[in-house]
Order: sequence, then C-alpha cells, then structure tokens
Amino acid sequence: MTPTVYRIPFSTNVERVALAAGHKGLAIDWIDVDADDRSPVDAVSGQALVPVLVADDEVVTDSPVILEWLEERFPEPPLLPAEPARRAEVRVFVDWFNRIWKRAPNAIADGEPTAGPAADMRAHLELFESLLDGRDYLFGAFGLADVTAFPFLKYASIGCASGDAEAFHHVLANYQTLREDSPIHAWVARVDAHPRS
Ligand SMILES: N[C@@H](CCC(=O)N[C@@H](CS)C(=O)NCC(=O)O)C(=O)O
Repeated sequence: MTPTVYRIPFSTNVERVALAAGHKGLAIDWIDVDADDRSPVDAVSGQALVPVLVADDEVVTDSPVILEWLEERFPEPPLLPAEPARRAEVRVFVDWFNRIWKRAPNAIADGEPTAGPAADMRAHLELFESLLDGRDYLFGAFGLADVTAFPFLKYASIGCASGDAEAFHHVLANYQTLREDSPIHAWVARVDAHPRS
C-alpha cells in the first residue's frame, strides 16, 4: 500500500513526513496543493492544513499523528527506540517541541513583542546543543526527535530557500543565530543527508 499525502511547497510539517517515510523506504504518492486554494485538502479531511495522509479508507491529519501512524504501520526500520523508557523520553521531547518550542516563533510571526520569545528561542538552541553533546542525533540514533525538529531547526543553519516567502520560516532563520562551532550545524547537515520520500 502506497499512502497518498497532500502537501504545499516549503511546508515544515510535510517535510517531517517525507523524512520519516524516506527512513522507512516507503514511497508516497504526493498530491501538490496550491497554498492559496486548500479546497482539495478540505474536501478530503474537513480541515485546511497539510500534511494530510490518505491510505485506503483512512484519513490522517496532523504531522505528529501521521508520524506515529507510519511507525505503527511500517515499523521497520524504526523511528523510536525499542526500550519503553527511551521511547517515552523521545515522545516527551516531541510533545514539548510541538506544544512549547513552537510558541516563541509563532508569537513573533504573529507580531507579538519579540524580546521574550527571542530569549526563549536562544535558550532552546542551547538545549538542542546539549542534546547533541557527544552524539550525532538528538537522542543518539536518528529517529522521531530528529524528524520532528529538523524542518524547523534547519533554518538556523541553512536559512530560507529561495522563493520561500513564509513569514514563520523567516522568523526561524532570523531568530536562531548559531555560533560557528555550534553542533547544530553538523546535525543539520547530517539529517539533511537522509533520504526523503
Ligand atoms: N499541527 C499540524 C499543523 C499543520 C500546519 O500548520 N501546516 C501548515 C504547513 S507546515 C499549513 O498547512 N499552513 C497553512 C495555513 O496556515 O494556512 C501538523 O503538525 O501537521
């Protein structure tokens, strides 16, 4: 079974799915949607955001849910550690990233005062650097944490792609300044080398 996934250009949450499926060697039938006309996404899922995955009679929205769906349906190679405690640690990170980390760049993109969120973003970069201390990926081996964070943290190292006018992405590029010797640079290059479906 080849899942179908709806996407728009430059989508961070879509890139998560592309990296996860690429890791599993799973082909995806991509459906490209015009960012200004979400009617095909609405029609299939009842909401407008991408990614949306369709497989047989299942429709799955929300990238963290899609990633867990992929892990359950296509367990090999895994994105999560085998040990329950290590697995829980990764899930705690993913939940933190989606619920807490995203708040600061979203606040800046929404035009709120920048001082507090900018300080949060700097502090969070230090946390990622500590997670990478002495290891190649955020939790040791490449997996769900890297797939979840990379599409957002990559802007710190490689900036915005040409043609990417999404304000949120420019916030990610402008408010995540790295030291030249930050381990995040090497991690971005390492994760970027992984296949995407
Ligand atoms: N929680 C959702 C968020 C999805 C989301 O915000 N998708 C963006 C693209 S990365 C989108 O469709 N944005 C369109 C819009 O805000 O109009 C997920 O993780 O999939």
